[in-house]
Amino acid sequence: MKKILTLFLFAFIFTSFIACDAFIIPENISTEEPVTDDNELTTSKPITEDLTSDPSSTDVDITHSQPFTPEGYSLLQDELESFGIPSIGSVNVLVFAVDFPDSKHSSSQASIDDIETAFNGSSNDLDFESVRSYYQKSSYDQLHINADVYGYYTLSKTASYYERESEKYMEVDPYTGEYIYDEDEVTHVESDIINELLTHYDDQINYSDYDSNDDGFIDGIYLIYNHPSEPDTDLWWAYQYNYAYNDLNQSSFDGVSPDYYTWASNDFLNEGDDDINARTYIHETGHMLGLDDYYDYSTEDTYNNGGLGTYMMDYTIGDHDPFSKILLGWVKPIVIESSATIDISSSIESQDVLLIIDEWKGTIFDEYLLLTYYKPIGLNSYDPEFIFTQSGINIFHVSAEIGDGYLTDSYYYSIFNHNNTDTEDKLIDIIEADMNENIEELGIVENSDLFQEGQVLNYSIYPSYRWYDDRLINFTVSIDHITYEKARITISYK
Ligand SMILES: [Ca+2]
Ligand SMILES: [Ca+2]
Ligand SMILES: [Ca+2]
Ligand SMILES: [Ca+2]
Repeated sequence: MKKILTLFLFAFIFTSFIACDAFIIPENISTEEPVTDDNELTTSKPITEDLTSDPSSTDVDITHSQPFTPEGYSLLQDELESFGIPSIGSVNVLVFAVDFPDSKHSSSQASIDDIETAFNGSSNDLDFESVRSYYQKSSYDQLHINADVYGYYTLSKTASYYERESEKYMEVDPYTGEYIYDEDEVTHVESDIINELLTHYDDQINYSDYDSNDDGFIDGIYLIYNHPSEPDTDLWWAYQYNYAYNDLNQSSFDGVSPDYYTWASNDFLNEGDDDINARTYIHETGHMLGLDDYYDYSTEDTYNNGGLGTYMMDYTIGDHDPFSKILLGWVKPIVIESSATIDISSSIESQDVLLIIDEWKGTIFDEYLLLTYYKPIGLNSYDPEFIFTQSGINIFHVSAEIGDGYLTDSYYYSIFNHNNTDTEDKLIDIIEADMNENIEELGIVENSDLFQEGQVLNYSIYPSYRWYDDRLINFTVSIDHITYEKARITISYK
């Protein structure tokens, strides 16, 4: 059992690790594309219904504003230069199952029906969720992903050819860390494969049906290859990346071009004990939406270790964390900037998230605390080794300021000034109620990290809690009462 769990964990970490390729983009690959107007992104519902009736909100300090749900602020996809799948609406994506002349698909390997189930199945068809059912739940029914699955198609070149070309492409100078391939001699394997596939299926598929936000780019392509996953190779793993030839202006199919794609072995369908396991594809879809990884790529540094410790963009398990849901427009936070008592429901059963800050400046790209009522139900009821198995209050410290894009002293590519790998302070951190900093140490959460009734942040828990610029925070967060339905929280500003 232990061994299985270790493998399971390793596979997820490594799967996620390679996804970092999405952020290490060789300079000659264009990631430029027009920023789109996402009118649809403002459609998520306000979540203030049960808050105004709270009798205890009468003791709010009148020099500050009441808790409120902000409108009209910018979301992650408004800020990104490019993204693949729009975060709200109905999106058709393309899934191509491919095999190779020297690695042909056989009946012992994942079938097209299995792939169809992994992407479009209902919750009942899988132990966890399909890509579609996961995103329907995690987005509170605001993102509907439909996958059209084609294949298996046998590629014109062998697996060993692609492996050789990929090694050349990924070769790095050991001294400078720069890519050293010669553009004239080296080809980009997955982009060649995408070209071959789009050309082959051009008569059957109208590719313009796959650009739901009309930005001229196909929203998402998934390449599911029939070759064993091999963690020690560059190619035979899972990652999200971008089509490499768009700057050559020769890649239009039905008026649209490929861009964001996920590359993953059909082996990932068989990971762990599930009949069909879609978690890797679900995680990579997070990148297609523009989300960062929240695990720690580098434990070499003496600070910022351990990542987030759980959730989909760290361990490839559970629900998306509330920060990601705010970034994608799936929830609007209830902003607290003055003393208040408030009842919230669990993040699985409602869209309630508290954003606690000194002063709301009209942007989510700022430093603040997020607070949710966590329950180990729904999307959080699987993979108990890597996720909280009790209910409680989960408090996050978020530092989501946006800078000039690429941090020169970090190898992690992100629009944020902070990441969970190698900046002084994390982009998103769980404040551990047990104060033992085991997430930093071990990279994984424990139930005692959740706040319980009677605990008070900045009083009994971390009595002198600080913002990252070292200022003491000037409020306490007290967990007054927790029932199955609601948690009552009091925020007291000094
Ligand atoms: Ca066509
Ligand atoms: Ca598009
Ligand atoms: Ca680190
Ligand atoms: Ca802990």
